[in-house]
Amino acid sequence: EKRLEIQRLLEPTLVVSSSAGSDVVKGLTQTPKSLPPRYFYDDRGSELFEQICELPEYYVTRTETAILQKCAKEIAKITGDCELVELGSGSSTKTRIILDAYKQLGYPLRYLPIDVSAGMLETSAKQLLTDYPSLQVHAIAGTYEMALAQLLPKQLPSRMICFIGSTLGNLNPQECDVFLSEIKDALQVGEYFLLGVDLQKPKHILEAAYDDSQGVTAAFNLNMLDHLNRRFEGNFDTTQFEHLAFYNETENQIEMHLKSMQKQTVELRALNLNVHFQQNETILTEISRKFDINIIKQQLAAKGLIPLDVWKDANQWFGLLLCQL
Ligand code: AVI
Repeated sequence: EKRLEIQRLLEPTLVVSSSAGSDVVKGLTQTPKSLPPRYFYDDRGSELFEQICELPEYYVTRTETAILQKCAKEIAKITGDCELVELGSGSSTKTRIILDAYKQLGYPLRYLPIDVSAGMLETSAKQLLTDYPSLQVHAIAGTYEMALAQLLPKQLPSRMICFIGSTLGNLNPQECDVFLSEIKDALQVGEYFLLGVDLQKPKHILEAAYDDSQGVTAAFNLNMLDHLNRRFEGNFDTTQFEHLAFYNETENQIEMHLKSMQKQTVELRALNLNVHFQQNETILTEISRKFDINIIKQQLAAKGLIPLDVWKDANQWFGLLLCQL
C-alpha cells in the first residue's frame, strides 16, 4: 500500500494564472512598500531558514524544541489517537518529537504536512518515511488557505492541526483573525489545535535574533528578491539592497525591511511592473509579532478554540498552547 502521497496546489514555476503575483504588484505599488513573507520560502529560502534555526542568537527553535520534548507525551495522551496536520512543516524536525510521542503510546501515525516549498516538503516526507516505517504521509504543496479549504476527510478518530514555530507572528492582527477562523472551520468539534507563540522579551535579545552576526538572516531576507527575480522575470540587484531588522516596542513586533541603497528602478517583466525606489526607501518583508500569552488565549477562546493547556520554558520566552474546538 502507498505510504506517500503528494498533492500540488501551487504552480511550480513562473506565473501561469493572472492572479499569481497580484499580491506582489499590490505590495510594491503601495506606500510604504511591502511584500508577503511567504515569498521567503522558495527552496533556497527554506534552506536558509533551517540555518537560522541553528543560529546561537535565534533562541526560538531551540526553546520550542525543549518545551515539546517535555510535553509531547502529555499532548498525545490528551488527544488520543489522531492524525497530525502541520502548517508550514518545513523540515519537520520538531514534528518528530510529536510523532515519537504518539508512536510510544502505540498509536498509528498519519501526517499531513503543508508547505509552500514543494522541494522541502518532498525531501522531508521521504526522510520521515524511512525513519518511521509505519507512518503514512499525505503532503500538500500550497498555501495554508488553499490546503485548509481542501483537507480530505480524516482517517483516524481525531485530528490535530499543528502551527508551531510562532509563524502566527508573521500575520498582522487582521490576517491573524481570518486565519484563526479558517482553523476553526477546518476542524470538527472536539478536534485539536496546537499553537506555538513567541512571547515578549527584552529588545536586545529580539534584535540579535533577527540580525545575527553571521548574516544568515540578512541572506534570508535578500533571497526574497532573488526568488521574485526567478519567479517573475525580475532584475532586482541584491547588492543594492540592505537587510534591516528592529523591534517596534509600540506594536510588540520585529520588523524586517530591505532598504534600497540608492535611487533605482526595478522591473518584474512577467508582472508587467516597474518599481521606483528612492535612496533609503524600504520594503517591509516581515513582521514577527511577540505575544502576550493571556491575550492570545482570549483570542483563541473567542473563536471557540478553547485553550486546554499551556506550556512555557523557564524564562517564559515561548509558549505552546493546546486548544480544542
Ligand atoms: C517563520 N517565522 C516564525 C520566523 C520568525 O521568527 O518570525 C521567520 C524568520 N524571520 C527571520 N528570522 C526568522
